[in-house]
Amino acid sequence: MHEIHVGEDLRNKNREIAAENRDHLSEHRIVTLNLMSAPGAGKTSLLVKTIPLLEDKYRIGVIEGDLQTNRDAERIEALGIQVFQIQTGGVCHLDAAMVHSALHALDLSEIDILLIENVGNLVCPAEFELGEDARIMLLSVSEGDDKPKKYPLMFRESSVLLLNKIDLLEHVDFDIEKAKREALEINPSLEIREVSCRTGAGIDEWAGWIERFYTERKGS
Ligand SMILES: Nc1nc2c(ncn2[C@@H]2O[C@H](COP(=O)(O)OP(=O)(O)OP(=O)(O)O)[C@@H](O)[C@H]2O)c(=O)[nH]1
Ligand SMILES: [Mg+2]
Repeated sequence: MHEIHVGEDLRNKNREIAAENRDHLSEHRIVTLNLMSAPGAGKTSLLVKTIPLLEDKYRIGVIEGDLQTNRDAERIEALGIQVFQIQTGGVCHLDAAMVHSALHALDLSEIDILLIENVGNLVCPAEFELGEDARIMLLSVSEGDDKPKKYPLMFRESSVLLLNKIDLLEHVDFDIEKAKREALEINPSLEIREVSCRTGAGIDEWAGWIERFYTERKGS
């Protein structure tokens, strides 16, 4: 008897479209990062802080995933960057087909680095690859240090974990060493960095990581 599980079928189809996106992006020599986190961890703030450090050297494009509004896309547009807004209309994550449409709307010949802000959600985005080169996760210290063990999938699927809002550490009960240890138990190759989009701490180093990643993938 053949059985098909709807979720599995969806994810297989998504994987096929993600592979097409990856080929398409690679033909254009674009390096793509998929930013994921719970709502409000600081994805848009991170883009706003990071893009000015990269734009002298690289042409940046952004895809903004949002449930309902254009607010984040407007924050990025104010930087004078090519941005495409995907409103998912309530769907809790971006999928490869949505990104495929965005790739047709953007001028890919004018982009070196594509930054995708996924919908704020700690679970669903990790289940859908988009054709990205790496997944970057943000966890803000106001969310609690128990999140790696409670929501392991996103930690497992990411290459980099940015611990954001470290300016708030003295005000919250967040054991940063415990969070790092438990995240590494889930994913030993996770690169963990501390940042603050408020004070700018760690942001230069993070932009440096993107530059090195770009060079590794595409040459200088
Ligand atoms: N204190 C402090 N606040 C921050 C920091 N980074 C972001 N914020 C604030 O956190 C709130 C949410 O930031 P956003 O950048 O909108 O977060 P987001 O992840 O893009 O949110 P969604 O798109 O809704 O998922 C805003 O009020 C930011 O000003 C930080 O490092 N420190
Ligand atoms: Mg945002």
